[in-house]
Amino acid sequence: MASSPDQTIYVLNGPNLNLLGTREPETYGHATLADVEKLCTDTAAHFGLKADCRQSNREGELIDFIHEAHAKKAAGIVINAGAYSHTSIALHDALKAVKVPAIEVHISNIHARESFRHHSFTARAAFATLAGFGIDGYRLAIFGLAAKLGVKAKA
Ligand code: CA2
Repeated sequence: MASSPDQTIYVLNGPNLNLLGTREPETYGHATLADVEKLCTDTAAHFGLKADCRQSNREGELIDFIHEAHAKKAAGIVINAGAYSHTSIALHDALKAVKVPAIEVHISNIHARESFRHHSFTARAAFATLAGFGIDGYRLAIFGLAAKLGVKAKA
């Protein structure tokens, strides 16, 4: 698929990810959410895509963002639903319902952490999952999404 200038990907970050870079650097690194969003904007631009970056601490608002992505014909979704990944059937259902291709990112390797982080409901509704690459996972996710969409890097 050729990339058109108005193709947008939604980058959704869930609860507590607004705190990135302020504490627990041993787990989540030193980068801030603003750094993540810049990384996503720059990576999307590499493919001629726009990144619409949102963060919410509320489950319902994240669901609204997913519905909006569908309504606005977004090309894809990159989602780190934070702890809601492990609890939210509602977010799973929203991702399933809209059929916008979604890729899940976790900054930490959730499989090497507490057992309650090993299962992700939202991952079942995503075409792929990345975990443990730090914030570089977002960049890799956009590369993966572009490949899934058949969008080539801009010359
Ligand atoms: O590794 C990830 O990206 C997580 O989605 C992050 C969630 C956690 O609940 C998931 O199990 C894995 C937590 C995000 C909290 O982010 C903070 C960042 C800095 C300081 C405190 C919390």
